[in-house]
Amino acid sequence: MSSLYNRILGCCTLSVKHFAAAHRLWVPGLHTRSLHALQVLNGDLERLSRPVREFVVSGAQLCQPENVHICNGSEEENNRILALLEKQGMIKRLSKYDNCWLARTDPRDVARVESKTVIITKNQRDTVPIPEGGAKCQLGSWMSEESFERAVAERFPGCMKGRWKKLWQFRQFPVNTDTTLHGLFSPLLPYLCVTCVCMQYTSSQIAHSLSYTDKKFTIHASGEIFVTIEELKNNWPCNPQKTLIAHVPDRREIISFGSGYGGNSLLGKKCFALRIASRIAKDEGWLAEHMLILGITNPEGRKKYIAAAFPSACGKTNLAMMNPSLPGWKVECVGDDIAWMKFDSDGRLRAINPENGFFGVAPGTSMKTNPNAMKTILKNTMFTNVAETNDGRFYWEGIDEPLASGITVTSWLGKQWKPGDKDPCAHPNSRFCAPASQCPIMDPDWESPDGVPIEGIIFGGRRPKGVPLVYEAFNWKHGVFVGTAMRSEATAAAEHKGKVVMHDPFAMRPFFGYNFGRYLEHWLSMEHRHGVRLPKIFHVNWFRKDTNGNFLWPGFGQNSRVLDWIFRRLDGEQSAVETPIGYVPASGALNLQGLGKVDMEELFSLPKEFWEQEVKDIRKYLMEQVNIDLPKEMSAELEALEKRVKKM
Ligand code: GTP
Ligand code: SPV
Ligand code: MN
Repeated sequence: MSSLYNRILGCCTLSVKHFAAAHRLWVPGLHTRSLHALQVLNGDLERLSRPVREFVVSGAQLCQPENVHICNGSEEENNRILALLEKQGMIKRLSKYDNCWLARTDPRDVARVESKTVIITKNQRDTVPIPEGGAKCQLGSWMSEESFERAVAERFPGCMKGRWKKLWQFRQFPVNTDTTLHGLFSPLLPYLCVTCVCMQYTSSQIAHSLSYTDKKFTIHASGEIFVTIEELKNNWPCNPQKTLIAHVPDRREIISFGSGYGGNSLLGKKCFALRIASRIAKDEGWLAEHMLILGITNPEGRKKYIAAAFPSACGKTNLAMMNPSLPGWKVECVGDDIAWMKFDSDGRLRAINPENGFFGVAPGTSMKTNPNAMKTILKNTMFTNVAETNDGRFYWEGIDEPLASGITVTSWLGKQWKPGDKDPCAHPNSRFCAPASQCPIMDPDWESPDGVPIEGIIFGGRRPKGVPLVYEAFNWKHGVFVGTAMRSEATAAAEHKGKVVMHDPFAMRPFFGYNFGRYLEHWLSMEHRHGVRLPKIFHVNWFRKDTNGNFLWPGFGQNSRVLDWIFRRLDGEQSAVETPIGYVPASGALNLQGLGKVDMEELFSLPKEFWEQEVKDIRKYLMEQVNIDLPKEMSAELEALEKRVKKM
């Protein structure tokens, strides 16, 4: 079976020699730590492919670790690392479950740091559009090559003195193919080794097709992560002042420093599978998107696959693992965060999930909201910044499990906590990291190298006002505009404070690997490909609120009612009416049987003043932020929406 995709192999470390030379940090003979001088505690350097070996040796020259540990990702190795972490006091066993652990970070290292995430290209415009009138760019951060060199020189030389360097070889899809993209990543924090085992495919899991001693292993992408300690809190090394998450897409390199949390340091995730991959995808004609992938089967047994892009902490994991409330429907999970999609020779858009695990938001997860996630995380799971009970269980806001008498809770900050306390017991961005294979509803094709055929794409976000439960775009161009115009309330997944509604085109604002204007051209170009069947595009909003601030829509399993309508629309059913913003379900077209009382009128109302303001805001944003890089098709869509709203 030939694969349609370029796979990423992340054997983690970076081609430091290349990197160091590029940054003039490589001084031959200066630190004469040859292959022999370098202590290898585990594995055999000599048996690595040449580029990987060079990567290790040159990395050691630059960073001067005490020794090197070549990881293979085996269970035995994982257990050893866990035991070490426990001994060091970095993690604690959650005794009620099988092989579940709690890590508490330094309270300053709790989320992605967008302000310190940069992309390095020769020309600024290759990374970001240049905003009009000197405004600050909101579509990514560019760093010049010179500034990057300085930043590296300030951080890296000698930064691993006295510490172990881990070398990882893993990849993000289980099947090796001719077009596999290999990557390297070297996490310094053993905590990251454990989470990596969850998130990627390690050498031991893929031994049938590739081992860490594979001589064919070449490097196509690589990442290095270091964390230095200034003052240790919770035994969690980090350096918030000097945190930098840097990407060099031309060289497919990622260099991350100072943070051990989530997307800052699980380099295979947002850094690699979105920022670097979106650039590779643009060059090669496919798409790397911040999307869940699900399979949905109707009561007649017909199945379709749908991908959905919601910003961070806006419901991807929940939708991907949904238990439909509508009888007879079945949802199966292909992925909960990232989709790589490519048209096949029959013109169908096919998607794979490049990850092997879930790094999911803990608060709000319960047997009622997401029972499949709850079942997934009962074993082999690393929890970070959740609360714990004195009988060895995890705990968080919205877990919906009353505390029995005598049970006490320790918060993520290590303090005694009781219900009703002002501060939450779990950090709002606390997460579980669990192997996807443990999810009871994984799709039978979730690891298929051919991917799954995507018929519909859903955009969405947290919109407390004005935006209806669901609408469908008129056509592909309009759909691309709907993605462009996406906005959502800020969440705890990054450092933005308050509940301000932010623009977040395609849920990719923090993850674009290149200029957003060119990204739009790439999406628009799909329409001009010969013989492709374009998916239909929809927009959903589970988060509209009433005047008392309560959600109008019950969400979670009830979202299956919306998926049912989308499913029938994909089948060509005439169950929609036209509005100025798109098609909405015709009266009676949404199955509301057994739903209980929901103010459907309010949920679908389109207040004219709201939409007038919305159009104004979108115009200002696109004109200022995308400026001359905005494709003319998008200006035309904006004008058309403006006209339709005027006539409301
Ligand atoms: P990332 O992992 O950061 O990309 O987030 P995500 O998009 O996977 O979001 P997730 O599914 O983890 O949901 C984030 C929060 O939104 C959780 O607290 C959920 O309980 C809540 N949530 C998810 N779906 C719904 C819904 O349909 N209605 C409501 N009210 N809340 C929801
Ligand atoms: C997100 O922020 O979209 C996440 C969490 O999934 S992180 O892995 O930290 O990027
Ligand atoms: Mn998620």
